[in-house]
Amino acid sequence: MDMQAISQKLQAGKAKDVKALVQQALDEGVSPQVILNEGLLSGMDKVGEKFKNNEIFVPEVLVAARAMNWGLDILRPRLAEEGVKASGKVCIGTVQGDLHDIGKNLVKMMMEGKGLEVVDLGTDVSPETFVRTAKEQNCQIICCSALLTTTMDVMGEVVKEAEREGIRDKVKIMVGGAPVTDSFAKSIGADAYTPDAASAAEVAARFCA
Ligand code: B1M
Repeated sequence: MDMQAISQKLQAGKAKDVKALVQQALDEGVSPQVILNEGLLSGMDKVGEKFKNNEIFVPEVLVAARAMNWGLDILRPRLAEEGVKASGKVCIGTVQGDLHDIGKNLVKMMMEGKGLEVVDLGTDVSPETFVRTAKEQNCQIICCSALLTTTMDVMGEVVKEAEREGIRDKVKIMVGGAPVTDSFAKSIGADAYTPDAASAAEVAARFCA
């Protein structure tokens, strides 16, 4: 089967079709790794590019991500059997005091689309929780999202907590969200600021490579 069919159905957000095609490909003996890379991840890469170029918008990304998750549900047990490991592990959350999670969820989905394992801490996440999770679960990256000018300073506290807990040299810290800028990220000592979900996923995949 042509993996392009899976990629195209994923881009169109056709979850049931993606699920059926992934199952069909497995039945035909296509390797789970090929289905993942050339079908699902390739489709999600294209979604990321189009989103970055403003060719598609949040609703289209969400339905594509849902389609990817349906495909992944079929594939996951087979990938585990074959010992295919995620290319990296990150934890993500919206910082303490902040309940906005739409952008954070998009970043999470794009990162999963790059093959990364994502620990989602939800919203209102304290610096201590970010750092404890990174330590306990061996995350290579801590990802912080903030939508309020009143909560973005918590990101600086995450950096300081990582220093206090002695993991600053082992973990990258990425920040983003509407009020966050590159100069703000530099001023608090974060490793990267990215303006959107697609570029966040690209940078995270590079950090984990
Ligand atoms: Co709120 N809100 N809100 N809100 N809200 C804003 C952010 C606001 C700009 C509206 C306004 O006044 N114009 C304003 C903030 C003003 C400021 O701080 N300067 C505001 C306010 C004031 C508030 C309340 C205080 C209102 C009140 O109660 N008086 C309150 C705060 C609650 C709290 O958090 N403690 C509040 C509440 C809410 C709702 C609950 C109603 C709802 C949130 C629902 C939810 O998230 N589940 C909500 C919403 C929806 C918004 C707006 C309308 C939309 C935000 C959104 O989801 N955008 C927003 C106004 C606006 O932006 N037009 C607003 C879409 C999303 C895809 O974009 O999250 O920016 P965004 O994510 C982008 C990038 O920023 C980036 O990638 C994403 C896409 O590519 N990105 C990252 C995000 N995180 C990243 C992390 C990265 C990298 C990139 O690396 C780790």
